[in-house]
Order: sequence, then structure tokens, then C-alpha cells
Amino acid sequence: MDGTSSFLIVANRLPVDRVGESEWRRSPGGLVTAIAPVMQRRDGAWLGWTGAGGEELKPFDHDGMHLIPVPLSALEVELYYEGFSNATLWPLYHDVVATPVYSRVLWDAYRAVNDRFARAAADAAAPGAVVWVQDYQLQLVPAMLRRLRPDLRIGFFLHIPFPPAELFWQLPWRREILEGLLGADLVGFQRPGGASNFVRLCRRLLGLQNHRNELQVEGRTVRAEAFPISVDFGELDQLVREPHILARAKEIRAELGDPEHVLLGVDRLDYTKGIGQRLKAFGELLGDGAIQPGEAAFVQVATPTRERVAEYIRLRNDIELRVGRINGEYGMLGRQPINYMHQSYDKNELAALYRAADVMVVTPLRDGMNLVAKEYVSCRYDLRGALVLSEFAGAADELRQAYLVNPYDIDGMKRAMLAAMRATPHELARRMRSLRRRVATHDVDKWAGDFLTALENG
Ligand code: GDG
Repeated sequence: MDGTSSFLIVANRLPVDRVGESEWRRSPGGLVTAIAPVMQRRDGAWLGWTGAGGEELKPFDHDGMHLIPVPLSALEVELYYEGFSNATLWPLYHDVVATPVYSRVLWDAYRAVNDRFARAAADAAAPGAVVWVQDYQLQLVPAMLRRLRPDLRIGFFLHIPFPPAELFWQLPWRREILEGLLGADLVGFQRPGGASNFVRLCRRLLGLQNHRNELQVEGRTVRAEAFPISVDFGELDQLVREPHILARAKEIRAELGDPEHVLLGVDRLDYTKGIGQRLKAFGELLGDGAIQPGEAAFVQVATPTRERVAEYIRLRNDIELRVGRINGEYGMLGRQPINYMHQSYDKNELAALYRAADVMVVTPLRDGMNLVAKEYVSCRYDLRGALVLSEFAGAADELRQAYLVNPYDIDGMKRAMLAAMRATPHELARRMRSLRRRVATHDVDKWAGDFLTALENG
């Protein structure tokens, strides 16, 4: 039996978080903001997990969106989500900066959960519906869904990097993953490099024919293309002009002791984000005497994430040891050079932090895009503030006027942080103007619009 939704989003998580026992709140993030209006216009639905293991809920409406929960048992959360998604695929797709775990038990769970998502989507979709599958947790869904519902138009978008053949080749289930993705009509990546890695692998591993970015698969054409994701520039630009945000930004600087330079990092506490490397560079600047204690304060917001996965437990210990050492060595009573917060903040506080920071330090070892870099830029209508950005973030393709760094090169990062701190207002404004122009004209609405237009007209 066909369902009634003519537009479906299929994602690991529903776009809501629970507050209290039975209330829901829309989760922060541009993806929901960009997609919600499309869903409302087209009788859309969003399929995903609620975030709690062992929970079975009926479909419900929230905030004008129709939400269809897909249940996961506690064991599946461990094997499919923490396991295959976050201990196998996540490190493999991020340059193996941590060692991927290859386990058949995890793979079996991944396949079983992908199958459940595909069936739920097949039940919910109206004849000829457009289905947009999101991210690395659900790479088998496109082919599984096509088998059940060949009438659908299926798109897939990968939010993380797609690795080069030399790394992807390690995966014992490399064929199955490629075949899963090829069930889509359009496979979207953050960068052109991801799309060409994918096409090259399909050629070499599956022997498929291609013409540029178009692959021929059993009489169908599958396109692989880059759609760099972005942020809601307009919303952030407005928010940050509100007097209460400005007042809070001033207060934050005062609480830090009104140092000359405030440096900021905002990341999930993830080993791909290069948090340790940037703190090392900052610590060395203090050690060298290039900056004096009290002259600069580094605020590092490290949002808790994947706290049961072994690598994340190790990382937290490493970072906290490093912070403790640097503060112990260079702090003064009541003044710490690094303000490390293992907490998450609401969006107003985050906006105030962006406004308070002279130098935003975004130094991932590998990152699909990195929205934090684009959010910072969106918040600096004052044309002050410098962005230090890793070459290994997808955002580096677009944000060419940032202080670009190689996060493995500690000396290079020290030079860039110093240059950012010492730049003249004129230089900062020149760079920020160009960065803002890019994000303003390539916001998240454009991203969603471009993808859906390509999917429907391709
Ligand atoms: C994946 C890819 C790609 C962080 N701390 C708080 C908070 N955040 C928000 C940020 C930003 C988002 O979380 C993080 O997005 P990133 O893009 O920086 O990184 P990932 O989470 O790794 O995202 C990435 C992205 O998907 C989208 O495709 O860019 O490459 O890895 O929006 O602001 N938000 C709030 N409080 C916090 O404490 N409210």
C-alpha cells in the first residue's frame, strides 16, 4: 500500500529533541530550517529515530511537520549507531585519523536498521514521491528503497567527506555500500572531490561506465555532484544585531578579564576537529612569550557527543589533560588562558560568543563542511573578527579569505593565529567582507533548493 507523503526526508534522527516527558522542541540547525518550508508546501514527512533506544512511537505532528519515528532497540543503538556508523564509517571517511573497527556483527546491525528505514519510507511515500535520504548512517537505504518502490525519485546527501579509493578500499563491505548509494538518482557530496572519489570507485570496483559525473547503472543514470551545505545567514545576521546579544558579548569579554584578544573554538568533542592541535599551538605561543598571559584568552566550547564510543572517551581525557597543563603552567589566580567548557549552549549564547571573539579558530583534521566557520562569518556584520580555518574543512573551498592553515603544522598555526591577532581593522574588514558575501549568497536555502531542483529535473 502506498502512503500519502509526496516529499519525504529520511534521516538517522528526527528533527526534534525531547523536553521533559512528552514535549518536543525543534532541534537547532540549518537543515531543519531549510527543509521545514518545503515539507509544509508539499505534504511532507520526516522519518527518523527519536534518540531513545527501545522506544516505539506513533507518527505525530510537530511545528507543522509530520514526523514518523523509526524505532531502534538499545542493542541496535550500540551496534548500528555507536558501532558501524561512528566507530567504522566515521573514522574511515575522515582520513582514518582514528582506526576504524571492522566487525561483522556491527555490519549486520547496520544492514538490518537500513532495511527498517527503507521499509518505513516505502510505506510512507505517495506514488512518484520525492525521497531525500541523509548521511552516512543510511547509505544502503537508496537501493533497498528502489527495490521496494521503483516509482520514487530518490536523492542522497552525504554530510561528511567521501574518502579517496585508497582508504575506502579497506572496507570489507565496500561493494555493498557503493551499490546502496547507487539506488539514488542523485548522490550529493559536500565537495567536488567527494563526488569524483565516488565515481572513480564505482568505475574501479564495480566496473561501471561513466560520462563525467554521470554513471550508467542497469539502464538508469545516477549523477554524483557537489552541493556545499551552508547556514541560515539571514537569521544569524539579524539575531546578532539584537541589543541583548551585543550586551552579552560585552559581558563575556568582561568575564574573561577584558583581554586584548579573545580566541574561540566551538566543536563537538570529536577527534576529527583538531582541538588538541589548536590548543597545543596556543600553549606554545604562551610558552614562547609571543603572547603574554592575560593578553589573550582562548574559549573552547567542546559539546559532549558519542560519549560511549571508546575513542571519544580517550579524546576527552587527552584534551582535559592538555587544558589542565596549559592552565597550570600559564594561568594566574582567577585567570586561566584556556576556558574549556564541556557543555552545550543555546543559540543566543553561541551568537554572543561569536560576537565576542576576535579570532575564530576552526582547525579540523578533516571535516565535510564545518558550519561553525560559516556561522561565525554570518555573525560579523561589524566586519571585525578573523577566521583561522583548516584547509581540510570543506568550507575552505569557499572561504578563501580566511587565514587558511594546515592543522598538522603547529608552527604554521601559530603564525596564522598571531597574524589574525595582529591584523589591522582595515585588513580584517577586507577579508570579512569577502567571506560574508560568499555565505550570504550561498546560504542553506540555496543548498536545499539546488539539490532538490537537480533531483527533480535531472
Ligand atoms: C556534520 C559534518 C557538516 C555546536 N555546539 C553547540 C552547537 N553547535 C552547532 C554549531 C553547528 C553544528 O552544531 C556543528 O556543525 P559542524 O558543521 O561544525 O560539524 P558536525 O556536527 O560534525 O556536522 C560537518 C555538517 O554535518 C552539516 O552537513 O558541516 O562537516 O561533520 O551548527 O553551531 N549548537 C548549540 N549549542 C552548542 O553548544 N546550540
